[in-house]
Amino acid sequence: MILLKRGRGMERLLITGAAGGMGRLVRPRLAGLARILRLSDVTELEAGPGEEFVACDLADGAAVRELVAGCNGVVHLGGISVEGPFDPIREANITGVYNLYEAVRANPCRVLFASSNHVVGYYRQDQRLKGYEPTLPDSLYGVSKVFGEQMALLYWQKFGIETARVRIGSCEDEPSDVRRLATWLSPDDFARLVERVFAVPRLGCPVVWGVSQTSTGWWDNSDAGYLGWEPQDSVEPFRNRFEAPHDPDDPLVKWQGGAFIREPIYK
Ligand code: NAI
Ligand code: 15L
Repeated sequence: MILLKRGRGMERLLITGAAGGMGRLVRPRLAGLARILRLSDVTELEAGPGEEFVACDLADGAAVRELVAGCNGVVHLGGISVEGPFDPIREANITGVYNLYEAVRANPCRVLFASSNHVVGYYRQDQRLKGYEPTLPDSLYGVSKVFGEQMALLYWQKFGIETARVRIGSCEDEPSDVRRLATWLSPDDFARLVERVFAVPRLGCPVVWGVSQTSTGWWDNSDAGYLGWEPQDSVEPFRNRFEAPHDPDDPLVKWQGGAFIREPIYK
């Protein structure tokens, strides 16, 4: 596990969704990036040394404004992370992102927005993407992430708020199915990306594909080359673990969004 050294001396870095899967993975890795990691979630968690916990529901605008006040950067992981009924997605990922950007407007700082590959889930796996193509979300969840990416652009154009719109593939310790041989993002590579996002002199509002090294990937990060992010981990040692389904129409091997293609619209 990499432990990042303190970068340009951030005082307080906010991580929303800190109690979730990625939050747990990145907390120890990001500890050195700021003097204090401000961790936030609706779920309680215990803060360790160099951390503070602030409970906050992203749907509560006043609370989000207080949460962001005094922070020098935001890693925005909080929200609904899978497909499901619309109301919770609307509250956390739509109202929540609006609240976040209004809070950042009041307390200007850089944002890393955890977008998702599901903004382009309806592209086929034989299509190669740079990041500027029209989005083709595969779920209400994917649509909510398109909204987040567009909010980031709006606040960049109107107020100069910089955001890395990171379309995360699949962030977990090891790739866990055949599709993830093309989408896996190692927690260490994600932490390295966070470091670059807050270190580069000019960030702007790029789309970045959050994926580690893979010989069978679909996404081209060359437009974000100026970030200087070089994923160090590779899926190749895991390749022989998985066999592809024989049916070429199986969403796992047909669509970039994989199993999300099969999701209904939940009521
Ligand atoms: P997760 O579901 O494990 O964690 C999300 C956290 O957000 C949870 O701890 C939850 O309590 C919190 N949350 C939900 N609604 C909230 C609200 N209204 N107010 C405050 N907090 C709320 O998700 P995970 O896997 O850690 O993902 C983190 C982020 O990255 C999510 O935004 C997800 O959409 C995105 N992402 C993750 C990928 C992955 O492979 N893990 C892939 C693509 C995107
Ligand atoms: C996501 O956006 C989800 O948050 C995560 O749980 C995984 O399903 C990931 O995409 C994926 O596509 O593997």
